[in-house]
Amino acid sequence: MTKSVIQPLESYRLAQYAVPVPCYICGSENTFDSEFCAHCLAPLALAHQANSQGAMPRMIAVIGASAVGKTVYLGVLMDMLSRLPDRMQILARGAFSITLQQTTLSALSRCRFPQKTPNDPDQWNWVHCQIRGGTKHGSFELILPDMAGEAVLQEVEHPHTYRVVREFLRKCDGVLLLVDALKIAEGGRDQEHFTMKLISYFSELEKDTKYGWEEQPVAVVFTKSDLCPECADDPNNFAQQQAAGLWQQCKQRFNRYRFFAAGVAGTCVSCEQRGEGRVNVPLRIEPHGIIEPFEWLLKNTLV
Ligand SMILES: Nc1nc2c(ncn2[C@@H]2O[C@H](COP(=O)(O)OP(=O)(O)OP(=O)(O)O)[C@@H](O)[C@H]2O)c(=O)[nH]1
Ligand SMILES: [Mg+2]
Ligand SMILES: [Zn+2]
Repeated sequence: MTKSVIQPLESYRLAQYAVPVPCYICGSENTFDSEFCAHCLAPLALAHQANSQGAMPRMIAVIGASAVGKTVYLGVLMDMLSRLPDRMQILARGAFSITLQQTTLSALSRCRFPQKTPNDPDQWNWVHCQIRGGTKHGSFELILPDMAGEAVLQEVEHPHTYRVVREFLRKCDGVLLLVDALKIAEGGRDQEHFTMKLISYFSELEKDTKYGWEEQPVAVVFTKSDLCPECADDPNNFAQQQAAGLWQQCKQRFNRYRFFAAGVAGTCVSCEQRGEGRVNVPLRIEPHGIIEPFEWLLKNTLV
């Protein structure tokens, strides 16, 4: 015999599903309890945070080829900003916003570089923070994701494969474009060609803001300049001499751009690790030129 039980009807719970949560990046509607947007895979925590703050966050895209140093740059940047309250105050919104600096710094403190960013957008680290001081606009909210270079390349070669990359670039207010100084100095043209492809991809995207691409600030950051002194001394001249195509393209497409040089490691050695093959090991961490491009970009965003 089946024992009868009283099952309360909690249909009111369904009412929550009737109110959609629009994704902050692509605008698609999602249910209130989804973790990632069903359309572009951006975390919905961004939408919840933005709704609770009321202010429209600015967005900065950090892009560049795979292994150019995006994760290292961003992780160190966030860590430095959180320790330099006199220069710029940064307040992370949501625990997820601290993961990038945590994983980067924990790897560097073990004399390791962080792992390559996975291609799946639902595994990327996003930073949502409040910035105070350092700009003429007082305090504002900021969103920046650490995208995987391979995913960006895939989207450039086959548009619409990574919707989040496309939507984010359409909406963003400025771009940090990272280029590997060492590869450029070694004479390979791949790095320059990839960056030029990237520039033509995003500068031809229809912008979702009132200003077109030519008015968006673009900071071109030569990474690993610790290994390339001529770039660290004069990044503008380095671009003109060693990456003339890239230099010319920036000049033709953007009204506001600047070249910077950044480096994180003091001394690096390459050694054989069991199970990992040959890896680069940072023996000392001596960040330089990390904050300047970011500061310049924030001062030049047109919000
Ligand atoms: N010497 C030196 N090497 C660096 C620096 N930054 C990054 N590297 C090297 O570049 C490698 C890649 O750095 P990542 O930050 O993981 O590169 P990424 O652009 O995030 O790459 P994806 O995640 O594949 O898109 C590291 O493993 C280091 O070997 C730097 O400032 N100096
Ligand atoms: Mg990465
Ligand atoms: Zn979305």
